Amino acid sequence: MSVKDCKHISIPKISDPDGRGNLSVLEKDILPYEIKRVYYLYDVPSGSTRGGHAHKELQQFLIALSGSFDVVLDDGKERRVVSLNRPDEGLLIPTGIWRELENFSSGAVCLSLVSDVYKESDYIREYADFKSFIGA
Ligand code: T46
Repeated sequence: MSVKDCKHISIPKISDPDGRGNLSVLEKDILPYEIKRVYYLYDVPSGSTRGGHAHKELQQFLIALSGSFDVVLDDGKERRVVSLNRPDEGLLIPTGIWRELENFSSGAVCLSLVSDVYKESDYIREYADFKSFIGA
């Protein structure tokens, strides 16, 4: 997979005609996989970084439910930085992409909808191992 396969996907937004705010909804066909797990990152201190790994099989979709953060994507050949800062758009990260999340704003919440249950064996946590994995 390449960083070019990491895609922004718009999430339908229903603005309330009576000024009661917005509602966004993800139905099952919006993602190319069945969601098997949901987790979220919050209270991330300023200057902290999350991620710093790749997944062998897992696919995921990240949404900045509140605030903003940057996702650094790396396919071993190319790096790309994507900023997420709105709750009606997310970033689809396919399998085999190294990712780091940084520049969390105060109050940022990162929602992650993923294609499998938690398996530590799916993680590649050393960059050198990632390079071997994609070179293999
Ligand atoms: C990713 C980024 C965006 C669990 O027990 N269950 C879980 O579902 C998850 C995601 C984590 N954990 C445990 C494993 C570690 O002991 O929680 C601890 C922190 O996990 P990690 O260091 O992997 O957290 P992040 O924020 O660096 O990475 C997480 C996801 O693991 C990862 O898939 O892409 O968020």
